[in-house]
Amino acid sequence: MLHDRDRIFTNLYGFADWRLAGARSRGDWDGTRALLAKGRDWLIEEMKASGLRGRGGAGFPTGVKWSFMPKTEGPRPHYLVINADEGEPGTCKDRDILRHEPHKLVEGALIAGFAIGAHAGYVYVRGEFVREAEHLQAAIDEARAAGLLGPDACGSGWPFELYVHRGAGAYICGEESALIESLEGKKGQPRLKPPFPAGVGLYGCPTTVNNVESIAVAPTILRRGGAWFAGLGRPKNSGTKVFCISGHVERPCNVEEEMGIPLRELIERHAGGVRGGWDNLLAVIPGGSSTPLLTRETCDSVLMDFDSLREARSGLGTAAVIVMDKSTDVVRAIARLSRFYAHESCGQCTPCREGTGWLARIMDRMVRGEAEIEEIDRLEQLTRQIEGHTICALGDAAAWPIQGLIRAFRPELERRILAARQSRGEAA
Ligand code: L3W
Ligand code: SF4
Repeated sequence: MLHDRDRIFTNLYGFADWRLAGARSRGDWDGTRALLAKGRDWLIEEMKASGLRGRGGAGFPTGVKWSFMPKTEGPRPHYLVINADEGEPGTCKDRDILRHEPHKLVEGALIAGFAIGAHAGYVYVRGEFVREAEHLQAAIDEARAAGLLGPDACGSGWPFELYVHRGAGAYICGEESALIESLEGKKGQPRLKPPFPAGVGLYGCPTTVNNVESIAVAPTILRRGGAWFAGLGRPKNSGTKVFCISGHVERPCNVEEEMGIPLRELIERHAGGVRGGWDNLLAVIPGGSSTPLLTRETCDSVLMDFDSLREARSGLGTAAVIVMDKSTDVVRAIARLSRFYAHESCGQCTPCREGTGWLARIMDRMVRGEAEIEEIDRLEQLTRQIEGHTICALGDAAAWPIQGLIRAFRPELERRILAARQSRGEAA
């Protein structure tokens, strides 16, 4: 369990003042200038030493990503882009950071911008986050008025400006290259990678794209030292993490905890347990809608980090834990996600454009039991045709939940088909 002294987000619930005076009283902007004075190489090495892995879903090491940026400024400017287009179903952590801890993000942006050689940063905020964007803008304005941002940010001699850009409601704009396209004023469609943004990003220039949480934890990591963060959690899965717990629990919440906390402890300690008790648990989606569900048996022992959840054939993703008790129609729940992905597909590549719609239509028939038994295998094959064959990870994200459903609940899919046949008076 995370000790209070190791908590980074001390105002996650918004009980205290989120403005500059309150943020400063909690330690934000403390010694920022001295941190910058240690130089880019020190900042990047310290982030690498912390072991922080990106908090947007993929878990790519943040310090390593910063180190991909060109070491010197060439003719092309460098940019920092912060992904606040939080749209993964079940995920609502960046929203609360923007609302209640915006100065952690603004300070982190300055430090990250300095470390990668950027004089400008853009925060791409999900369109629906109206109040969050207002808080962020207010924090930026306060920081600028106090000289923490601007032509001589924090007295460091480094000019740095941060801009808020509002999205317009497309899930796919949370994919980093679609986000960049959208920032450039184009339709938000993912680009082929490579080249990665570190080589060719915003306006064709070297760009680092990081999730809100990844940037917001950076100042505390650098103040306390990479070794402190690396000492929390488990090797290669270090630090603290904001988990979002929703669904059939007594008290849904966001909570910062140590990486590697057992899933059961997370739910019972912070969310009041499963509605009706642990024995009433059916399944858990551990990391947002694209991560395959875990059955009750796996939930008994799995740890909440990248490697444990990968071993369990799922993933940490955005750490959005969606709890389903035994009252859940699990086939309907996954079918709902299939419709979501079909709706959000940008339509650019055929396996995703056609495949996600096809998946959703078969899943709808599975819900009604109107499919054939053989179609369970066909559904599985279809997910394999999509997975790994698309421009961006949305195709994978549509495939994985269905693969998880078939793996864990094939008997339930078969039962529905046979029951529907019987109710139509056909031979089972
Ligand atoms: C330079 C290389 N850069 C990788 C960078 C890359 C990106 C990061 C991770 O998907 C996942 C997805 C969703 N040189 C590099 C390199 N990079 N190799 O590292 O890249 P990648 O391709 O592994 O992942 P991704 O395309 O960023 C993200 C999953 O997250 N997800 C959904 C998240 C939704 C939200 C949200 O709502 N906020 O985050 C949840 O599981 O399925 O697998 O920066 O450029 N050689
Ligand atoms: Fe668009 Fe889907 Fe292809 Fe991604 S995988 S580029 S969302 S069509």
